[in-house]
Amino acid sequence: MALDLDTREQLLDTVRRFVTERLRPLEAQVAEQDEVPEDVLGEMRAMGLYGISIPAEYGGLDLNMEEEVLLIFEMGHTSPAFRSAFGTNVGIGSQGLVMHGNAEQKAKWLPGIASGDFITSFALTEPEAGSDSGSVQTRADLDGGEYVLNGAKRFITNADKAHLFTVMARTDQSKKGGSGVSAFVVERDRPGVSVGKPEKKMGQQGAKICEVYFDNVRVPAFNRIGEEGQGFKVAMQVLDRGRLHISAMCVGVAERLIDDCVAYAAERKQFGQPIGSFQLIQGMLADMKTECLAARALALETARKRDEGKNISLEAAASKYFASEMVGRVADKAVQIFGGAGYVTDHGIERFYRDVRIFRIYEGTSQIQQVVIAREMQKNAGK
Ligand code: COS
Repeated sequence: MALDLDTREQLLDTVRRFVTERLRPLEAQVAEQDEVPEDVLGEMRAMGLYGISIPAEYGGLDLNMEEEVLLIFEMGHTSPAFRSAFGTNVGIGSQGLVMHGNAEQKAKWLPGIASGDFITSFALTEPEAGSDSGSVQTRADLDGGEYVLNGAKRFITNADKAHLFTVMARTDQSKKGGSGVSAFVVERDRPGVSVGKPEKKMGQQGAKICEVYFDNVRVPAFNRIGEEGQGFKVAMQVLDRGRLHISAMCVGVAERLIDDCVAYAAERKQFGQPIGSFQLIQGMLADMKTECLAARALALETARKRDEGKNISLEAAASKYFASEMVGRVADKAVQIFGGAGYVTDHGIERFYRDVRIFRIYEGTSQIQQVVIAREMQKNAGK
């Protein structure tokens, strides 16, 4: 159920102040140390950020999608690593359970996910199954009422801290595509689960991705989410929602960069005038703002459509495609407006330029979003 407007404003205002006063001053430190400090994580837990999408009966804030998108716009006004700390609990790590878990599974795991006591990760991608996620090779073989998992997952966000993995594994070896795949909750402390070292990467320092290995890991049938063979569809539904969440993040980061550029263009003087008085700078600012407003409107409209219970596969893909490409262009222009100051590390602009690059890749590349959009158009033609 939607919050009343006063409560919604209060929540957004609290997040806004937290971002401005607490997180923004830490951006350079988090990038340098590649770690979000524990006390900050604790404050985010106390604010309920790990559980914004979890139903209230399990201790979450139970935001609807429009409210989540509005909150994530605010989180985008600082380094994306902060959102990433709770992003898997809110989205891809928990939503399989929220959408398809049974009552016992929800009661067992969702309260800890909502409070942030359990960190979750979404283990879909594999060395040989990236964009083609239906081709996962990790297997789960039924043996005396338990499943035995074997395989390797790659680029798994928050795996370093995860207590629970939502794992997509093949239960029917006779089927090659998504229809042979099932979804499981696998606890980190089960014998045979191991996590690799965090990857060194281009941006978003403070957010970690690792490989995860399953070596004869036994889980009870209780841990399977939904029916056997439904795992790929669970993953796709989780990603529909996740893509919209990411598009909100792209909008937030673009808004932050635009604000920084307007401020810098007013203060930085060349040829005896603030550079903001030059029409070529104004043209860049206007393009950045126009695209950002369009992405914001698309994200909000898609969120409202989801809140009405409608299918958003096409719109979520379009929103993620447009917003992630948009923030790439905005970050590029931000470096240009800052000039040399944008290229050196002091102003943090080059850091955002690197941070936003992954938005065009994870939760489906831009090319996968194009495929999803076109297929949905063709499927719906004439309906
Ligand atoms: N919701 C529900 N069901 C869906 C769905 C969705 N959004 N998308 C697909 N399905 C269903 C299809 O309806 C189909 O069902 P039937 O077999 O009953 O007809 C089944 O899933 C297989 O769908 P499809 O044939 O489209 O699968 P493909 O293997 O062609 O893959 C893409 C489709 C490429 C879109 C998918 O693999 C994908 O999204 N890849 C990117 C994965 C990704 O985002 N990875 C990031 C990792 S997580 S950070």
